[in-house]
Amino acid sequence: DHLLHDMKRELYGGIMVPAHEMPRRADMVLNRIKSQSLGDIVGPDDFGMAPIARIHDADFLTFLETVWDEWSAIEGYEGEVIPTVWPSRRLNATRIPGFPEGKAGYYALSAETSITAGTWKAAYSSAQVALTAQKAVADGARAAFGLCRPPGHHAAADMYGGYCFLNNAAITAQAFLDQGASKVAVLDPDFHHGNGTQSIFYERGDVFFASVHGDPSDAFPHFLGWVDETGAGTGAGCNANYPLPPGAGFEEWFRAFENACGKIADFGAEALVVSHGVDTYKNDPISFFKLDSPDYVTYGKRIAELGLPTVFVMEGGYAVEEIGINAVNVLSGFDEVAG
Ligand code: OKP
Ligand code: ZN
Repeated sequence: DHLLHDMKRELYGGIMVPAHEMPRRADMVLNRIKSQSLGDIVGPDDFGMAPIARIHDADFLTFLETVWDEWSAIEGYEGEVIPTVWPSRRLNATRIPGFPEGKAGYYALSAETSITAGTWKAAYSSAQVALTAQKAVADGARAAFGLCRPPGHHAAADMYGGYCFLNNAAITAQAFLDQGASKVAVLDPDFHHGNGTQSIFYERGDVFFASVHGDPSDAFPHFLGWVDETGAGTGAGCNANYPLPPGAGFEEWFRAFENACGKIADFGAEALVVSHGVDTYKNDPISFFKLDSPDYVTYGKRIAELGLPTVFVMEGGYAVEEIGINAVNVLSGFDEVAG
């Protein structure tokens, strides 16, 4: 189903360029997994809408399901759903417009992410992939990897963008809680700050969120991910951000990552969800960290040392030729330690 979401172009640097988030990304990861022996490869089960609706608002889900049909029915709207207007700081964000372009701006965080005819089905199935991995771990596997596409960590309760529609990591964490866990951690090593995941759990004490990412001053999503965002209310102290500057290499990155792992261990989580993005790679076309392929094995081992039942969900990684090697290196490193 991921093939059904295939954005033709993306607004980037002031022009429309071929979309970085493309179907081949998932194929490359799957091919690499098949060439190793990491365990069984299975398709997703269907857990329905209920676990998705635990994270996302009903009106937002209706929007994702229906906006393509509404948009494409408008005279002269020949292309994909792309927002052009937002409830920015001097406008009123308390009313949801009826016209699809207004609705898209209301629910979108950014303009590079198109909604196409197959986007809803792909996003829905991506969440089901995550839930299938979650079930495997809930049923006793030490770990499972959900090869989710499209990714999810920029999606909030009622917001899409940054190539994301449904927050697969948050849906997975919530599933563990709904099945009886009292504390879950989400670790987000994707190059970009997981603003959606942070915002979903910001005021909750049952989920710890830690993210290592490009400094928002220099990197997308630009408006969240600072170090002073540590959680609020019952979630005070349950959010940890590690923004790093352009050019950061593995040593600097791993110091931050190690600190994040320490906080997760102290939190006392019963399960771990990893927002598994590998756009930290030195040749990633849209990112600015300098990790090399063997570094992914190193930090995969560190994740296993947390000793927690772990669900990995695929997030970013746009150096398409190397995405399979890098993504699977984390899993192999994990496996080496976890056995
Ligand atoms: C999604 B995930 C840079 C624009 C960045 C959006 C990036 C979304 C990344 N000039 N555009 O976190 O890998
Ligand atoms: Zn990313």
